[in-house]
Amino acid sequence: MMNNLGVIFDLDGVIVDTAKYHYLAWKTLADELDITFTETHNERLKGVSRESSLDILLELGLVTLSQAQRKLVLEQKNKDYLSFIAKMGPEEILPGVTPLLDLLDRLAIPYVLGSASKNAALILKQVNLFDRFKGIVDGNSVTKAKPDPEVFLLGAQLLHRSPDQCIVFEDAIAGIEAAHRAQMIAVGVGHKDTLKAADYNVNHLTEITEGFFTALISEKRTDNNESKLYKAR
Ligand code: B16
Ligand code: MG
Repeated sequence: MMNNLGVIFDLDGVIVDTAKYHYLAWKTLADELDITFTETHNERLKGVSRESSLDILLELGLVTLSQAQRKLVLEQKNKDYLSFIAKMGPEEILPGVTPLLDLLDRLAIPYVLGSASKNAALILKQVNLFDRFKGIVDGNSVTKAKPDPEVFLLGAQLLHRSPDQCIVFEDAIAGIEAAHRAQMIAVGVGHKDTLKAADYNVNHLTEITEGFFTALISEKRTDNNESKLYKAR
């Protein structure tokens, strides 16, 4: 089947659930700094860069750190986080991911990663998915964090697609906004109420079928290369 679509996957919350490990590492730091930090607070860090996550944590505890102290605690947090990542394996790939990648391969729709994480390549290697992606845009390649569209615009370049040909799978509000600012179609993965800005919503990637892509392909053909849903926004 001929198509000119491309897919960009977020990592944490879409391919794997690393939020639980981020939480444990931030919690250790919060305890040391005597800051109350719960799993509810952790929701605010999803999709947010490491630096900005520290800003949020420090703000919660009304704590100020010098540049040197910030550097130290960020290194410590990442070291703690990586100790969890080192134990990850393919069993931690979220439901529906592998069948969806198989489907995209079959439909000849290329896909790349678009993540805020500086550890994205390592995590994909841990779960044996690294070689499947056509490319990776991560926290090391971007200068501006989501909701800035930079991460996804770079993803479109790797895909050799124009932004309106790209579909983004995201679990974070900032990521949905970044996709829209990049003029891309955004699929929210997770709670519909939280991700109501998305063009499509699924609870899990298991819900994405071949029909989803074939409908988009024919819609783009008949609608002068522009998604009706995208225009409806
Ligand atoms: P790192 P994503 C994001 O991943 C996480 O959701 C967010 O909680 C984390 O702070 C950020 O990566 C940076 O991660 O410390 O590994 O560089 O959802 O954009 O794949
Ligand atoms: Mg995410």
